[in-house]
This record gives sequence, structure tokens and C-alpha cells, in this order.
Amino acid sequence: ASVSKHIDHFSRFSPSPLSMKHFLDFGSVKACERTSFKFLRQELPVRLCNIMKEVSLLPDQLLSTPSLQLLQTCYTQSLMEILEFLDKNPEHQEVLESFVEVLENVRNRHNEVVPTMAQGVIEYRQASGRRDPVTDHNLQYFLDRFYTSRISIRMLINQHILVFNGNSNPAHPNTIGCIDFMCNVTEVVQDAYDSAKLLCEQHYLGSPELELRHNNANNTREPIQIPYVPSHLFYMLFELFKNAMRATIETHEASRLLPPIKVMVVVGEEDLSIKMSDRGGGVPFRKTESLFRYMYSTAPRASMEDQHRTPLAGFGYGLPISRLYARYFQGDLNLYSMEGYGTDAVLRLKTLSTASIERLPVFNQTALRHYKLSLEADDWCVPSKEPLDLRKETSL
Ligand code: W6P
Repeated sequence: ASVSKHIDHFSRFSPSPLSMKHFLDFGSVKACERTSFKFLRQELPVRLCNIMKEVSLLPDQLLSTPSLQLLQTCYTQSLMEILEFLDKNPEHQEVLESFVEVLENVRNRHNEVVPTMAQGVIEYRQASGRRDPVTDHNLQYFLDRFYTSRISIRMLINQHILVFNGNSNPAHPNTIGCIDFMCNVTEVVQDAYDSAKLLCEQHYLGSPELELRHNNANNTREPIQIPYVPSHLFYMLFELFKNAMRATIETHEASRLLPPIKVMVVVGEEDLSIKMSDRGGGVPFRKTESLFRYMYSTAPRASMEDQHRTPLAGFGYGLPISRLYARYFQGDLNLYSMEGYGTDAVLRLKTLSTASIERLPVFNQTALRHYKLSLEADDWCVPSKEPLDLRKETSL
């Protein structure tokens, strides 16, 4: 009972988005563990409670699944552990040290949240039996927000742990926590390609080549470097490469020649753009948006046999989560496909640390309306399957 009081209280605050610059300042010479501690003991409960409120609005049949019960227990437990610090003295070193330990526990406790939530959704969809577009739409809306919230909470926790646990990483002198303030984008592209290629060759007899080009519009001689989280960038590019390779191989199975995957990395004043082009036959336009659907991937649950055959699967949660990573710092991920030819995936990131600001869900009336009012009729006509037979109408 007292937990729900806390949730009500903290969910009334809006999360405070941080910019990449904030994160970098937090971890530079100005770094002050006490300041970070005082910020996080308020901000983490705010972010946790904002999303817990939205979880509580999910349909009862979903909330009652073992997976969702487990998730709610995890969130409540972590919330309580962090709230313990509200009346502790930031001037005491032991307090700061035990806070880091609690954050490590919280992070580990939440490691399996993505598959657990996915499992809950599968159980719910199997129980409810039918596919209902309103529910699907609401779940898509919810999952985008839920997973974004999780990305942001883990970002805050990781930064605090990495920055204040002393050991700076000598292998990466440009990193502050998990941010590389001179992240070499072209290198990450190459790494992601190499990793996807390895996976690809384990299950197919070959892999498409990479043709990597880049253009630094600001200074053609300089490498392309922006402040970014290399692990996020790797996640997105690895996912895109897996999809591009799978499409390429599966549409050129008969031929010996695999068209290369072409990647162009361009940096301007405010945008960094990465375009990855495959000639994997493309996807009908009608289906491109569904590549970002959580429901789409969970519905025809891939059999074990399927998973063996195509580990490059794609079409799991990889693409929707990649887009969340891109949007998290005000970037985006889009697919432009030409059915019958191939697909361009375009990833855009902000070059400026002041423009890369966390994009966070907030629980408010607008969010609430989203869950309540989507049963209304659409304001565009629904095309009927059968064309209207005008002859009959006129002959009457
Ligand atoms: C495809 C489907 C897809 C998704 C994401 C990235 C590239 C591609 N290529 O055919």
C-alpha cells in the first residue's frame, strides 16, 4: 500500500532529460559523485514510477501473466531500494559507496526485462486468441515507451557506476562512462559488419562484401567522430547488417555472385547520416512499417528449427529496439525499400552534444488518453475489399 503511494508521488514529476553534454560534464573534471547521487536518488524513482504507472494501465489479462507479475515485483523492489537513500546523508562516503552497490544490483535484476516482457505479450496474445488491431496498436505504443524508459534508466545507472567506480578505461582514453566523446563511426560500422559477417558465414556458405565510403563535409581529411554511446551504435548497425545480409543471401541463393552491402557515412554540421544499401530484393511498402512491430515478430513465433536455420533472423525485437536507440538521443532510423530490388536503411544521429538530448516518455493526460480512446472510428474511410458494383446501384 505504501509502495503505491510512492508511485503516485514520483509519477507526478516529469523525467528530466539530459543531453550528451550533461552526461559528459557529469563525468569530467567537474565530476562530483555527491551531485550525481543527489540527482539520481530523485530522478531514478521518477523514471521508474512514470513507467510503472503505464504498466498498471495494461489489460488485466496481460498484467496477470507470471511474466508481468515478475516484472512488477522487480520494479517495486528496485524502487524501494533506491528510496532508502532519500533520507541518507550524501556527505558520508559509505552512503555513496552503498548507492553504487545498490545500482549494480538494480541493473542486474533488470537484465532480463526485454525477453520477460516479450514472453508476457506472447502469453497474452495466445490466451486472447484473436488479433485485434486496437490492442496491437496500444501494445506497440506501450512497448516503445517501456523499452525507451529502460534504455534511459540503464544509461543513468551505467554512467554513475562507470564514472564513480574509479577505474577509467586506459584502452579507451576518449570515454566517459559508456560515452565516447570521439566515437569513430566508420570504425564501428566496420566492427558491426565483421561481427555480422562471422555470424552469417556460420550459417550460410558466404557473406556479401562491404563497400564502405565516408564523407566529412566539415573537413575531408578528418575521420568521422561524434560524441555517442558506441554500444548503442554497434547494436543498431549489427542489426541492420544482419537484416541486409540475410536479405541479400536469400534472394541470391541460386547465383554465386552476392551484391555487396554499400554503406555511406556522412557528417555535416548537425546530422550524421549512415545509409546502408542492400540488393536483397526489398520489401513491399505495405510491410515496411511492420518490420518495426513487436507483434509482427512475436505472432508467428519462430520454431526452434527456424531459429537454427536463420540465426541472422532479424524480424525479432532487433529493429524496433534499434529505432528506439536512435530516437533516444534525437536521431532516427528509417527504411526505404524498393520491392523487387533492395532496401536502404538510413540511420541519423545528432553531431552536437547539445542536440543529443534524451527523448523520454512522460506519464501524463496525453499518454493516458492514448490508452483509453483508441476505440474511436478512424477519420479516413476504410477501403472495402469488394469494389462497389455501380451497375447494380444505377439499375435500381
Ligand atoms: C531487407 C529488410 C531489411 C530490414 C532492415 C535493414 C535492411 C533490410 N533489408 O530486405
